[in-house]
Amino acid sequence: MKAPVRVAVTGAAGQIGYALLFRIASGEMLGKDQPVILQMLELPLDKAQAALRGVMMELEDCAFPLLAGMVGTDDPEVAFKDADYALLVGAMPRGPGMERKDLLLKNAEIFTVQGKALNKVASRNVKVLVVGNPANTNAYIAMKSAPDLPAKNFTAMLRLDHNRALSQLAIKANVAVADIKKLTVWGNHSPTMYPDYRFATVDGKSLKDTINDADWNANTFIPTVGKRGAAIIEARGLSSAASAANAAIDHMHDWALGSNGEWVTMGVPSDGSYGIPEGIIYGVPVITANGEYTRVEGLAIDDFSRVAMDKTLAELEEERSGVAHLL
Ligand code: NAX
Repeated sequence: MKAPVRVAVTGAAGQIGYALLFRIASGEMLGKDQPVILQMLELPLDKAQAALRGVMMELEDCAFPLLAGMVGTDDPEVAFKDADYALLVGAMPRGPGMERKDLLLKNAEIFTVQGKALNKVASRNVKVLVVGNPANTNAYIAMKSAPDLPAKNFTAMLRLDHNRALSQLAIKANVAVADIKKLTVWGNHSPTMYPDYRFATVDGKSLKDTINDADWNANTFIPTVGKRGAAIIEARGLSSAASAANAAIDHMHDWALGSNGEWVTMGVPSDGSYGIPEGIIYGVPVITANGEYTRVEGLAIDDFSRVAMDKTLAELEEERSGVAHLL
């Protein structure tokens, strides 16, 4: 049996946490041969800590063979101690009457503290996935607050958007999701994101040959994927949780264990390619192997795509300037 790895999860008693922790402990994220120690962070509030204790009791009751230990805490430096993986799920939700700017600043406080704690105590190879919104900018803040860790280790979750886009395309083309390759979602995890199937293939043939419909792309596909989160809140009365947890598992699984040559979407610090300023955390197509991601380079960007990619970039730049004075 391999030595256990430490997996930190913040917001562990929340909805996504509840859908996520059991799957990590059962080996779905890092493999059925990889023991894990779960290090769970919640707010220092009686209610949150009690809920966390309840989740830990349930984890115990599953008697997962791969669960080698558990820590529940309200202290980021305890949660992130020697962490090999950190899934930053907990964030300040938008309250009634709260402006976008206030939400950004409240979360900036949280992710500054957590970035500093990661910098101080986490493994130097920690792989960080930010799920809590605004995910890209929160990841940027954590990255900037952790100057001693490699910037490439900070990522934001666009995998839910990627998976949503995959399913919409599979339905439209009447093919299996597993047969669609080379899809990506560019930009911010927000309704401005740009799901792009120009390069997608089914059985090696271009998906655009089957779905040759610019009107459907612009007026149905892109808005459906972009507004899917809102559609789920309207239908369920709660935001996406199981699908978000599933996407977090997919993201970390592929980063750790490889994507077998397939494209997946990750929000990663830009290297300046595709006209995205360096450092901005932006969704791009990557291929993962040996614990590293490699950007898919050299894709042609047509006029429609340039406009869409610049729109989501403008939003990210605005978010970045809103928190610049803190970093
Ligand atoms: P919940 O409100 O159910 O749970 C969040 C939990 O985080 C709560 O238990 C809270 O006590 C805890 N928390 C808050 N601040 C914390 C802090 N500073 N340290 C530790 N714990 C803290 O929200 P949930 O539905 O689980 O969603 C979590 C986050 O994911 C939200 O920000 C949400 O907007 C975001 N999402 C991101 C998605 C993505 O694709 N990137 C999709 C799903 C989701 O909307």
